[in-house]
Amino acid sequence: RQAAFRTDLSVLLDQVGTGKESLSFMKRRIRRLAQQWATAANRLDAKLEQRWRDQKKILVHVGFLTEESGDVFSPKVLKGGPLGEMVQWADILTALHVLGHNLKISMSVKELQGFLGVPPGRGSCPLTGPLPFDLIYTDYHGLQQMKQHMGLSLKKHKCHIRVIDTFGTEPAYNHEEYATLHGYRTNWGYWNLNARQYMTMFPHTPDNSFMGFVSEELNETEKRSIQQNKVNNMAVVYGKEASMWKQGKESFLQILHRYMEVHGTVYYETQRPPEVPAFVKNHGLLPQHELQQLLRKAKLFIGFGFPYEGPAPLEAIANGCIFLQPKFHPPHSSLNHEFFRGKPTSREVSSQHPYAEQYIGKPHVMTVDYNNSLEFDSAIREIMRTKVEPYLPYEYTCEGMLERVHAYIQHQVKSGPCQIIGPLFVPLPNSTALGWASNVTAPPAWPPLSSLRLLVSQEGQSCVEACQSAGFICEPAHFRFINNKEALRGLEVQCEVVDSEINHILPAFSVVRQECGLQREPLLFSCAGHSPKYRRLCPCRDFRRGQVALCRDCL
Ligand code: U2F
Repeated sequence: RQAAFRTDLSVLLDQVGTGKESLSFMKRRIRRLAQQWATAANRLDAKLEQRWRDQKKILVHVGFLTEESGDVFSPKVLKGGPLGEMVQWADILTALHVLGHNLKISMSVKELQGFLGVPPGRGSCPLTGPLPFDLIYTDYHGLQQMKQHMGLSLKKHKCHIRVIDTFGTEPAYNHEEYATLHGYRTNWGYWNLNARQYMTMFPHTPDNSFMGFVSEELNETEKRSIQQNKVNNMAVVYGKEASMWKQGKESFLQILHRYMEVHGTVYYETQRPPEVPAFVKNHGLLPQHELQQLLRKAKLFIGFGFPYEGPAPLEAIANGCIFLQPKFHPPHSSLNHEFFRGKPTSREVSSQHPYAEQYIGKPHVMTVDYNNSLEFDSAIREIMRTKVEPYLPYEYTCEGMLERVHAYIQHQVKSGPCQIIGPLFVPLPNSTALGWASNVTAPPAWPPLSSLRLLVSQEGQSCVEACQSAGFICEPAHFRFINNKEALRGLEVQCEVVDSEINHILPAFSVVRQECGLQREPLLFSCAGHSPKYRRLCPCRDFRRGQVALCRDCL
């Protein structure tokens, strides 16, 4: 069946259910952004020019909100707890509904069993028939629950699963045996999925797919009125929980207060939290739309280092604020920081919000060393002098999210992550070092092969960095085309031996030893891998400005 865009969200709102603060938060958000989604649906509909879109049967099982996983989030919705995940799930549900798919939503193990058609009870009765869904979106908690209740059949149906995973999962952590043998074992990873089945909140781990969420969009009249009503000396602090304000924040808050009126939206029960200095005007935790109003007046939105990688800075920038945030020296990661410890990634987080730092940057974002009071002071003064317009990257608009999710559903499913990996060895006739891909006849791929640019990293450099520094992005789907002797030959690499091994830095070669290695385990193709002794073969691709998930010919 053909999927038809939907602009009426009432069926979706009924499906989300009631009885928990998290669900009420998500429904308020869906209602508030309904008009924005409808406009975006009409625009994308026109852009796709009647193109056929399959209607998919989709199950969304929100594991972290089930009672069975302990649901620690719901009780904290009105108390300053994390909301980013709920923002994202609300937007994923809306995007799938608006794109016209046949959607079922489950927020408990019982509902999950009902939708999958497995009898209630634990594990003993795996799903025997075909899977009644084309796609299942869930999270790590949900995955665990499916394993318990689908038993062995989970393995069979694995390729239909997508895991919403905020901070990302790198291939070395995802491959069970490899992770166990080489010290990458964590509480979360080891599911042996194709790494592109993990979908992140920001486009920070190209081994995974970028799902994202949306932010408020402004029309021209609103933009003008915001610019007229900006209060040049008004700052809002990023941190809705008192604990985010403690320890060592006084000195730079004092500097800030020298120049600006400081506002906060910190949750409190009866008394002002002692962590929040008296000069701060605290509004208490605000409903999302009231926070937006506050951000429309403010000139500066200032981060204290936590929470990492949340939605709020994008909302602030979209409302015409400048976002000031701390640079991390050294970068935070699972190797050196409690928050990231045990997360299935060794990604280095260079500031509170690396996406804001790297993809948006000046004049909307300033990333400075907060330990250097001179640098901090001059940043504040620069911010007060700088005029900025509200800005929202296309990938965080409703149209951008619909476009991306549409592309994933139509293209990743057709070739399906189970097959995305494809044959290990794809012969490439007439390959020359660069630009060679255009002459190649190969099986249909998505992203299309025309987007491939083969590069070689420096020693110690990952393919994430190598591609980035050449203005491209690493594309794990293209590894299969460059994991071969032809590619090495095309690059004129001197190899005394070419081995095929299981190691997440391969394909790569050592210049000194003239040793070349190809990858034997497709699940370990990794953009993130790096080693001081090896230069890596990197499958880069082009990307659209403001929609990094898609290449020029990807739609
Ligand atoms: C992130 O979670 P957080 O919820 O802490 O992320 P924030 O950026 O603070 O904001 C989430 C939403 O909270 C809203 C705001 C954002 O959309 O509009 N909000 C509000 O409604 N009222 C207020 O007074 C203040 C904010 C991240 F998203 C998670 O994935 C991480 O687990 C977490 C920890 O790093 O950080």
